Amino acid sequence: MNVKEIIDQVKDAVSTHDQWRGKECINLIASENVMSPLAWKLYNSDFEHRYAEGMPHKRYYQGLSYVDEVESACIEMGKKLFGAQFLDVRPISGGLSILILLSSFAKYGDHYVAPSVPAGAHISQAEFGAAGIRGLEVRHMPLDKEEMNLDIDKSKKVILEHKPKLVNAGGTIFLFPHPLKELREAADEVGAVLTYDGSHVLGLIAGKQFQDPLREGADVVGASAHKTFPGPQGGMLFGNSEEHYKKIKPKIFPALVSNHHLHRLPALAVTMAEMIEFGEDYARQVIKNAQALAQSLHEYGFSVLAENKGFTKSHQVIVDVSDNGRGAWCAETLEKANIIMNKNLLPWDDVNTSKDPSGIRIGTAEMTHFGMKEPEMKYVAELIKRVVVDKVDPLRVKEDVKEFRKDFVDVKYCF
Ligand code: DSN
Repeated sequence: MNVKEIIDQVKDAVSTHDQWRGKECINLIASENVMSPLAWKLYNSDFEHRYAEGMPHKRYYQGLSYVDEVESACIEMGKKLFGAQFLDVRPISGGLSILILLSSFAKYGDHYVAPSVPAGAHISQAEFGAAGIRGLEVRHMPLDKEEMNLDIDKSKKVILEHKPKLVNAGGTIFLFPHPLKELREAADEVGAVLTYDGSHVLGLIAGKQFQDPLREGADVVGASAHKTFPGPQGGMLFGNSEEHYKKIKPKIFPALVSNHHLHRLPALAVTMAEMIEFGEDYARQVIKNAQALAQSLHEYGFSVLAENKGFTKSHQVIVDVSDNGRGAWCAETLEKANIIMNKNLLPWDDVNTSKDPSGIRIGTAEMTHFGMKEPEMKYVAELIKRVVVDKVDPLRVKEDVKEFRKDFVDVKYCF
């Protein structure tokens, strides 16, 4: 291929992808969402070409007065949304925000307490992730598998026994609010900082439909801006103690973030404003949709986790598909029907089975953003069941998915 052909191929790939994932699929990846049209429009600006190390109005480069204005707007709206005294939007991803926290509050050789990856933690929490790279001695808080939540007594015991410098709650399988008050008590006994990975549930927190981490005991929240919070891909950190922020700031710049990808900021400001205006309705519907989808899948005979707890209080639904062909087969076959979700480790899976774990993880944020409600969730469950249980040819189901999606191509809850 010559370069002209390569360019044509890239253009085709993007437009075909945009049509497919944007208009023809049921997107159920729990860590994804879409921006509103206005946020997306403003994502594409000259901000993309510029450099701005440092804080607004205290930069190391010139030519940034409008960037300062927009970043300051993000900070002010974010502080309001999350009831925080400081908020920083410079981490360019949720994972980086976690690494910044690990670097701010623990040093090489310190003990660090967090859930394990199969129990729902992000990979940054693991020995093979950012925590290990920082040289921390990772100890895990056990999960109560019936409750699908941290086991309070055992988690407190781990904290008291290992006396970590840092404890982290939250994660990427996140069905129910974590017991922050109890973790706070244990952290206080050993003098640990308590952080919270709010990446998945940030939009639900902003919409006041999940726990309020800063009021319940977390010192600092690190998060992505693009999961249930439907902003541009990126991260943020926020908290209430100036002492903590003093430790965090040098770990952002100059340590771990040089330029912070400025084109995100106008889109983030728009999303913050949308969440102030529409966040409660949106977040409420995301959770209602997850509960409706879980209930319908359960009625179709799927082994949906946490039945005794009402399945979920977040955007996620976790299904044990070890009797339905396992995670990889389900996710790959559903993709052929334009139903997109990910295979996922379940709490009892060995971490080495991550290529074919026993679960699937489903999220309702994006389809809610496109206006789907409970009746649509029932139909989504039926489509999943036709592929996974009835073994209908996924290419036949795909035609029904495309037809169904035609009514849900405009983003709601936005200006
Ligand atoms: N890998 C993401 C998730 O899907 O949960 C978190 O960054």
